[in-house]
Amino acid sequence: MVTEVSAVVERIYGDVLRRNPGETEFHQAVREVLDSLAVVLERHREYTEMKTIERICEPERQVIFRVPWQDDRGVVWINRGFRVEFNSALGPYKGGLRFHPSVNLGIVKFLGFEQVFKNALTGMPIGGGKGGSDFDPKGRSDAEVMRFCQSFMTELYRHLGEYTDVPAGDIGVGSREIGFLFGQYKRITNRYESGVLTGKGLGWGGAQVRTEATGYGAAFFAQAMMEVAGESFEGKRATVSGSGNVAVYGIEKVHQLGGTAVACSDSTGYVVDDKGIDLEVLKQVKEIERGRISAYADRVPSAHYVEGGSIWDVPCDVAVPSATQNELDADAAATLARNRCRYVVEGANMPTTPEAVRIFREAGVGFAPGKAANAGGVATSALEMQQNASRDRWTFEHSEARLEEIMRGIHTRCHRTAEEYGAPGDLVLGANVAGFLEVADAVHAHGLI
Ligand code: NDP
Ligand code: 2IT
Repeated sequence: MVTEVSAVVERIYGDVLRRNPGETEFHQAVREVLDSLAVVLERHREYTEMKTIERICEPERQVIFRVPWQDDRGVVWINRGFRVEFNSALGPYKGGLRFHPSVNLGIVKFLGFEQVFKNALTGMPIGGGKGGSDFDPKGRSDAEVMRFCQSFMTELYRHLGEYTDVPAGDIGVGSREIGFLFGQYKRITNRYESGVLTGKGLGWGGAQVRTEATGYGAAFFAQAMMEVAGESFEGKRATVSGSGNVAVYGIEKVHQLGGTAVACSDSTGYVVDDKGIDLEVLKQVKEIERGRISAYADRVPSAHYVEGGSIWDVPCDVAVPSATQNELDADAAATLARNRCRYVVEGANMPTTPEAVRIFREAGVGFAPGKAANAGGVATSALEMQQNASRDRWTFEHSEARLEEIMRGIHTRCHRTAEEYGAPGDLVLGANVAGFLEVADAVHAHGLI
């Protein structure tokens, strides 16, 4: 039985490789999930017979389109837009848009695939999807970003709808971009359809805590992990990579929970501030000025800046990779383990390489996969959809309480599923199995589609 099941898993993976050539991040994300599913196939023969995993590995629809726009000097640029509508078994496709020069189909597919399981874990009625463009917003004026967003939405709008597909932000897409995208959607469709995008401004349909939700949620998840070991954030040092939306609010909640975040980064380098990152300065530099992280060290005497290098060289008790995929490799993992890091909590999507995850497992470092730990963002997006649908507005306190409850629920679910499937403490297996079972049951109920 066991060999039979592993043969099925290897056949499925071989097919994914063959049918999606060159999409290395997608392969990596599928491999990680498949490695957790043998235990499920042993108990559920129907998933093999009905090719349930194969169906979940194949996006329902993939859209690729041209995005032409003009910069402030009148120069014409052509970018590529993507939306991968991965799975709608649990609800409308839901997931962010990423604007970054590295974006390609394989990256959007890995993100969409992860999103399917993540959204299932939230317990909210949302399917999984992801999109974006290889557009680079860095150094672009507001007017250029607006023209790009308008052109992007001029094609994308026909694929969206509050009951069809509901994008939000991701790398390079925040409330400014969501505003431009929403404006263009409204203009083309002549509909004030609040629930078609999440991450909107608070004055026009946005939800309290959505901005903070991913970072806050990751910190709540870390707290739940610590409680299992009878610990808390009190007295712990954290390093948080990145200095974007997830990192900033991860740092904020680490501080509120009694920990000290001592380092953060961007793609050019990192800063260390043993007194604890000063949130006011960080927000001024990154959110208001859209500057480089080095400017933080220019303004804060207790901080120093390291150009290039690895933030994971900074000793810490808790590491929260919150920048991008595969940013924490085997060398970094070995350094963190040697420096007695106790918890690694993924704020980003798939920031830890498979080799690094293996090193953490062997060293007994508590590890939380992004599809569980960073689900607070999309969960709060679902709360935004709920408020839009009922034309209601909740308070910050109520919304944050819901977020904490959801994150604790996800942790409990991953923890219990890992025990139930013979891998106590393995939150990777717990998240993959719990997410898969939820999606697979719905896929089955809908017949062969
Ligand atoms: P932002 O654009 O706000 O910030 C991204 C940060 O990561 C920046 O500091 C950026 O540095 C750094 N970064 C991005 N790409 C690279 C790269 N290739 N190499 C080095 N550093 C890089 O994005 P978010 O904070 O929203 O997203 C961060 C991560 O969290 C992503 O993996 C995203 O998928 C994930 N995530 C986001 C959610 C959300 O709600 N926003 C929800 C769940 C997960 P620089 O400015 O120099 O490029
Ligand atoms: O990776 C993610 O979960 C996000 N970028 C947020 C998606 C959302 O729809 O809020």
